[in-house]
Amino acid sequence: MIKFYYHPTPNPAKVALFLEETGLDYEMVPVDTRKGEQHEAWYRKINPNGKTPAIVDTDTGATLFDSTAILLYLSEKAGQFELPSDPVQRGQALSWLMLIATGVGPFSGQAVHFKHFAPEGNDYAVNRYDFEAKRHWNLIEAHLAENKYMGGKEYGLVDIALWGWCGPIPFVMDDENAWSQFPNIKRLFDEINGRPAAERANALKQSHEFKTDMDATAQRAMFPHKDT
Ligand SMILES: N[C@@H](CCC(=O)N[C@@H](CS)C(=O)NCC(=O)O)C(=O)O
Repeated sequence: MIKFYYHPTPNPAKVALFLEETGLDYEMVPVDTRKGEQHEAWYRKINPNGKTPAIVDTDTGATLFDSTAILLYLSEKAGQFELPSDPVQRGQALSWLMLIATGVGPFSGQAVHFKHFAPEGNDYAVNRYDFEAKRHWNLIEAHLAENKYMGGKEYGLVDIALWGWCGPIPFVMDDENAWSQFPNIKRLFDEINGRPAAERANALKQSHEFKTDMDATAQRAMFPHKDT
């Protein structure tokens, strides 16, 4: 059984979708990052990085953090959504998977931080992260203009990884019409949202009352650099 340490945010969402797609037996354990639970000693033993998601596989004892590592581990465990065995196709799928892990996610996250949560007067940072977030999403858009799915001809692990970050696109861009710039990403996002597994993954958000206020407690938990 998989203990799945979850918060309703983009990186855990990828793992939620994967678990729902495959039917692996799992139990969701809420980690309320706006209350600071990611910094508690019990959780740091599971994820020394103090972020969500993480998993514990009670069948094997594996304790894993980082959504991409978790997806790769679980795809092998489930024997589903595994990357192609052909080295060329596998390498190409990994290129996109890593671009999502190291580019799309982090730059989108920082764009959200500087546009919506940082104090005023950070024009340089806002401009840089806005530019880089858009640049990464444009790479994805161009790839999906030529390919139905991120990893090739079939829905797979790279699409699942991307899905977690698609929902926040208008918030990342700070533009409610942002989808008009990304018609091919929207096509894939809508298709995945139509899958029963995505509906169940989305429903997980309501299965626990997570803190929603970005008050002083949440800011201390999420932005600890402010206290240094
Ligand atoms: N590279 C990590 C990033 C994890 C991450 O940044 N998680 C966010 C949610 S999307 C989080 O837990 N934030 C809480 C915090 O920064 O304190 C992954 O892909 O799992």
